[in-house]
Amino acid sequence: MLKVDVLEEMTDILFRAEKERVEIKKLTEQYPELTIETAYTVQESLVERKRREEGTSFSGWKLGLTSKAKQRMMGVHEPSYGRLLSNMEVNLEDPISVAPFIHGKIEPEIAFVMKRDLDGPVVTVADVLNATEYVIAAMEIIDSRYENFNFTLPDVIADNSSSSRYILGKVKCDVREIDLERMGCVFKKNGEVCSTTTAASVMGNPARAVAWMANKLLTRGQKVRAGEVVLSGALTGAETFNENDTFSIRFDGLSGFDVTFTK
Ligand code: OOG
Ligand code: MG
Repeated sequence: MLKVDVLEEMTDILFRAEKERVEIKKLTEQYPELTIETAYTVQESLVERKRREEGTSFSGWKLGLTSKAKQRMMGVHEPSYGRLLSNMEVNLEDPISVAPFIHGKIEPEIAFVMKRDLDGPVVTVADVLNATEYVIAAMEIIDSRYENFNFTLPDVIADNSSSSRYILGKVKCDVREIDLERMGCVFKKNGEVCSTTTAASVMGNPARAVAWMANKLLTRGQKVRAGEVVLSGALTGAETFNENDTFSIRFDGLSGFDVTFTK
């Protein structure tokens, strides 16, 4: 259990770091009581504060560190999850400015949009597939609030798993019409391939990542609900960006899209 004043303090540090765009020291260096479980409590408190003060609403979930590529990149070997808010969504037609980020990175994702709640007692991969309205190509912009994008698992969880923005494609796809293991993905920066992979890079099947999170949420008395978006985690390492950089993702059978950064 976290003391209320310690919870408020950590929430405030993370909230202000994002708002003021300043990097902070790892919270675990200062707060030994920050564990995986208490970090999720900080995340809830942080997201609630953002929802209140930014006048936005809860829109879904994101998984983090679900691929070996990402785990190796960050030196963290377990997945995490975070919460998405409506004001984190960027429409494909809108310009994406580089200005609001501390040291943002962009990565390819597969998003699930749910038509049913993911209820317990245990959520399986089949349950996730049955509860999915459609899947859609996505990109996520992550932006750790920690110095040098460096953290431990409790740190990143408290920081809402580095959530910053997300972009959904246009072509909705029935989950039964694609192969969630072998579906290929090509991620390019300025026309050059950064990485190629398949959907299986996300825990063998991205629906498994969603099931993993759904089960974690149930242990905290929470759940994924109908209508919510779930980003299943980057398939490859994240890329840094600057003004005028263009990124594209293409998935086999799932289409894709391009984004370009502006000043
Ligand atoms: C944590 C969030 C990772 C993903 O898709 O793996 C993430 C981080 O690397 O900062 O969003
Ligand atoms: Mg991600």
